[in-house]
Amino acid sequence: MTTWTSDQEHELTQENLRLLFDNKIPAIRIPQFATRQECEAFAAAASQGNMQYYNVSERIGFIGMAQYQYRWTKTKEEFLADVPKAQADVDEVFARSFNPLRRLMDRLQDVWPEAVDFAREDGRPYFAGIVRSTSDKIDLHVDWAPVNSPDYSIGRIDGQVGWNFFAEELQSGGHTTVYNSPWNPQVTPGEIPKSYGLDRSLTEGVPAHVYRPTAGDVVIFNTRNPHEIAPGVAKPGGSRVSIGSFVGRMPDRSLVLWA
Ligand SMILES: O=C(O)CCC(=O)C(=O)O
Ligand SMILES: [Fe+2]
Repeated sequence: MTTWTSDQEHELTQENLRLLFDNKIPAIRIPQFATRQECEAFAAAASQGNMQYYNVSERIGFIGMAQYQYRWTKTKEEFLADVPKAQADVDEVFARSFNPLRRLMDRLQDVWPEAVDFAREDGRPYFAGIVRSTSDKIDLHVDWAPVNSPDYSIGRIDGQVGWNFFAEELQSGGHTTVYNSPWNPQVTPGEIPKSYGLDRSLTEGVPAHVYRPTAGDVVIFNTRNPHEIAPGVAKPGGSRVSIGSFVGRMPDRSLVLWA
């Protein structure tokens, strides 16, 4: 298995992005991706947006959609049919603030020699750019489409990273821990293993990188590694407000985005 040859966060360059896809470095950070005014406008727009909740016990709010929610109970057709509404919901947030998704895609395209675009299924785009707002923990999980979504076009990628832009940070806590232990589960043909609430044995004795979700920054890491978010304490009326997506590297080296 691949291992990190550095314990640092690196800047966004073509070489570092390749190293991240190949899981040789723990993270890339883009400091000051947005101004303080942009962050405030984005957090305010998110709080007015079409925020949904996974369930009542965990107050994890989101705007948009997550493809992995469809993998067991819904068809690909149902997934693709829900994309335009989800994209419209985040576009509304962008219209009231600024568009971090477009900016991030431009930053990737600035350094990457092949195309950077939304993932597609028979020409129809996936959704990208899920907004999240919470001060709750997010349990140990992995995001790795070749195992999670083998029947989708994103199942053909050979590397998966995830970016998050942080518009608002907590007063304390809310950091993310990434464990250098790329997921390689025993898969029974035709079955999709659970990838959330993973066993702690996966992370024992494994090097870890902890990053701070500093408002204004983007952090990118390899989501095939198990990762978790610590609970925290919000500033009065505040939250940990972020937007992000996955980026997969296709066999032709193009990059595709989805959430
Ligand atoms: O918000 C974060 O720091 C990470 C969220 C996450 O699990 C992901 O991007 O895959
Ligand atoms: Fe994740």
